[in-house]
Amino acid sequence: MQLNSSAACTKIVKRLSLRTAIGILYSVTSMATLAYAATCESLANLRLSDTTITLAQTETAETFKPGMIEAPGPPLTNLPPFCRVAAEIRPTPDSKIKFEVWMPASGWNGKFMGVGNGGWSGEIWYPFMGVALRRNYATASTDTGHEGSSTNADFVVGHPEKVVDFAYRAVHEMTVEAKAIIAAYYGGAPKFSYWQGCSSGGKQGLKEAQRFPTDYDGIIAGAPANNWIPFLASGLWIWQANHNGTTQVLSEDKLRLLHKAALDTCDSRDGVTDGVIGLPESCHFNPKVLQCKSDPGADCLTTPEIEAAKKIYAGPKNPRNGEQIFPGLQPGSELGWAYGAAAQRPRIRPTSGI
Ligand SMILES: [Ca+2]
Repeated sequence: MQLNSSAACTKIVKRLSLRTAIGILYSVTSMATLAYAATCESLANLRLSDTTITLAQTETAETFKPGMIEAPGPPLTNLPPFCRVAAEIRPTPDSKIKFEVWMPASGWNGKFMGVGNGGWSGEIWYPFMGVALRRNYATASTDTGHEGSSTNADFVVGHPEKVVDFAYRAVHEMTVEAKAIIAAYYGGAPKFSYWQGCSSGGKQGLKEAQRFPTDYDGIIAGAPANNWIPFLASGLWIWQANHNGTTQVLSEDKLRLLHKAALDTCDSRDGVTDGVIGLPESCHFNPKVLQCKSDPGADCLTTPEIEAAKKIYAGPKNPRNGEQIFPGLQPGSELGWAYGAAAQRPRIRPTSGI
C-alpha cells in the first residue's frame, strides 16, 4: 500500500525551494560574519542526554558515501561542504533512535530544518537533507528508531517502545538534540526552526504541532498520513473490497472505465470540463450506470465489480455500529486506486503488534 503520492510530495519540495529563496539570500548576508564555536570533529566529545555521538566529520559531495538508500528524492550531488554528525538516542532501554545533523561549513542561514520520512520510515532520509543543506539550512533526519524498509512494519511486534519512537518520540528527541548540536557548532541556537515532511513526514509534522508545539516555528505537513490506524485500516478495506480471495475484481482497465464514467457525470459541475472533478463532495456518482446489460464486456461492469467500487467509495465502517472508520475515496480518484486496490497483496501486512 502506498502511503503517499510521491509526485505531490516532490512538487511541495520544489515550491518550498522557491518560497525560501529570498529569505535565504537575506539570511546568508546577515550570518556571514558568524564565528563558529567548535570544530566539526570536536563535536564527537559533546555530552548530550541519553545520546551518543558516533561520528563527527567534515564531508563534501565527493567524500559522502551513504551506501544504498531507499528514500526517494533528488540525487546527493552538488552538496556543499558540511559538518556531518551522526548520533543515537536511547530514551528507553528498547530505544535506539539514529539521526544525523548536517550543518553548512560556511554560509549557514541561521535556520534549522527537520525533514521527515515516508511509510514506516526505517532510515535517515538523506535526499531531503541534501535539499535543505543546499539552501544553507542546518538539517536533521532520523530513522525513527528502527532500521528497515519503509513498507515493512515487522519491527513493531513485541516492541511497544519502538512503536512510540516511530509514532512521535524519535522526531521530538532528534529535534531537541539537533538544536543542541547546532548551537554547539555555531555558538548560537537557530533563529528559526522548520519542519518539512510528506506522507508519514506530514504525519510527523502534525504530531510535532500537537505534542511539542515549541519545537518548530513553522511546519509543512504535506499529504499527511494522518490518523494512522484508521488510515491503514482503510488500506486493508480497499484491498479486501477489490479481491475475491486472492483474485482481483476491478482490473486496471475497468478502473479506467469507471473513472471515465465518473468524469462524464461530474466533471463539468465545477464549471470547467477539464478532466478534474473539482467538487467531489457534491458528486453522487453511482457505478451502477455501467451495469452490463447482458454478457460481461470491456465496456461495462459486472455486479461484483459494481459492489467493489461502491465499497471503495463508501470507505470502511464499523460492522457493529455502522460508525465510519475512515472516509471513502472520492469520485475522480479511480486512477489512483490501482496501487492499493489492484496490488497482488497488501504491501503493509497486518500484525498483532499494533
Ligand atoms: Ca472539472
